[in-house]
Amino acid sequence: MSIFKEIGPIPYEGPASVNPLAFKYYDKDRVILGKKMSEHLPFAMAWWHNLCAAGTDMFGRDTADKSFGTEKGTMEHAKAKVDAGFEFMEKLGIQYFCFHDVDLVPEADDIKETNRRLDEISDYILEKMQGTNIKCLWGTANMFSNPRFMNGAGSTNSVDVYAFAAAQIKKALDITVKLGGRGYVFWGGREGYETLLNTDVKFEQENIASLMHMAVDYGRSIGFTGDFYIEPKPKEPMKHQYDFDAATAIGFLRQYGLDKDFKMNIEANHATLAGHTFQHDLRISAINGMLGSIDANQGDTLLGWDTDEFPFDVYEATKCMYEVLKNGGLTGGFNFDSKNRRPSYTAKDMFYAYILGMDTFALGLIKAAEIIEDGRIDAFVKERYSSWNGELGQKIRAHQTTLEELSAYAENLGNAALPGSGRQEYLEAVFNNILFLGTEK
Ligand code: XUL
Ligand code: CO
Repeated sequence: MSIFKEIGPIPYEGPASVNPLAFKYYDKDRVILGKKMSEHLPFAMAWWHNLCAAGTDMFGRDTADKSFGTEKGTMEHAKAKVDAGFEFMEKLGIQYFCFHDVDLVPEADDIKETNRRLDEISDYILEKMQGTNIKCLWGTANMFSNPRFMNGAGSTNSVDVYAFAAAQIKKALDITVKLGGRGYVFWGGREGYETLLNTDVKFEQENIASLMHMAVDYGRSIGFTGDFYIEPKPKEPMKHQYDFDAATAIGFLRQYGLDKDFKMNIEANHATLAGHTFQHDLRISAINGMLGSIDANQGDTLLGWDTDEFPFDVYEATKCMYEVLKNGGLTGGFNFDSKNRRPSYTAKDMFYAYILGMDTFALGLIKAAEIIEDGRIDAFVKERYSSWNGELGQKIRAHQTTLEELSAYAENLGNAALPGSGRQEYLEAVFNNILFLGTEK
């Protein structure tokens, strides 16, 4: 039975099309830098925003009907969400989905019953996956909604709550492995603090690391070969979250010996909340060999919280794809951790939103590849560091010099040393030039 009856498969029609239910740029088989667009862009549907969230905010209730013809909070509804999700992904040609445990089933009072429901729904999802190309990108445990997690999960002051978190991670890993997930995410939604007056930061961080070690041990023991991810976010819901940004999370992973099993899942809106650009956190992850996956969305410069908007900023998407291409792609994918605006409450809006997001990243890919092929920006960066190509530069890079030697060298320079222009405006003009060249070849 079709849920989105009035909407057919979304075709690629090209930039000149005015059909709102067609891709203008995402042409899955188009080859860019030797790889198909669909391989460059493993898009994923976020179960929570697309199939669960219905517009409730701090000031008002649901605007969208996501009952899919059933009674919410029942297993029938859970299955209807699976049906809706698969129909949605198939119509858009989306290859992956991401989930939290409690996105899949209504949470029961007893964790044993919740786990039984998870077994039932994952059987149903597995059945649905047969005969499609749809796969699981990553799973995670929601350790922030239930009131027991008010003080965090790994960072909680309560050892009983910690055990509950462990139980949820164990089950979420079981389901992720059962569904063939490529990754497993830790987003530390409440792993942080409201006030240092009641918080032992060191104790909490050590406990988070222990929980992650147990997750790695258990995951590997049941055959999970994918990556674990930390998804950094500086704040919201807590005032301060421990996984503030990529640099902080990477330092934490190294400190506790978790860096071989973990990578970053970078979310655009989280990076901007941390006072960075999206590109910054991607670059920091990439240079540390830890750019694993992306939560694709965008924030609003006028709002100081996580608005999770569908990405439409082509500049940002281009800079993102530039980082991804330079990284040689992702082991993960592009999960649309994005939600429709509250007044965009119809089923059609769900499709428009994903078409927008997929087209934005397709454009970003096309343009990032053009920037790389054009070569002016890369050539400039290379030239900018060319003074290091000489003997002295090589010696410094090889750690074969001393302050005394450099001091003697500098004394001979007099006042002659100037680093050369940064040429920012020239480079920005090149960027614009390429961005607005047009996409048809
Ligand atoms: C919240 C957020 C989460 C994670 C998964 O800001 O991004 O949805 O992606 O828990
Ligand atoms: Co996210």
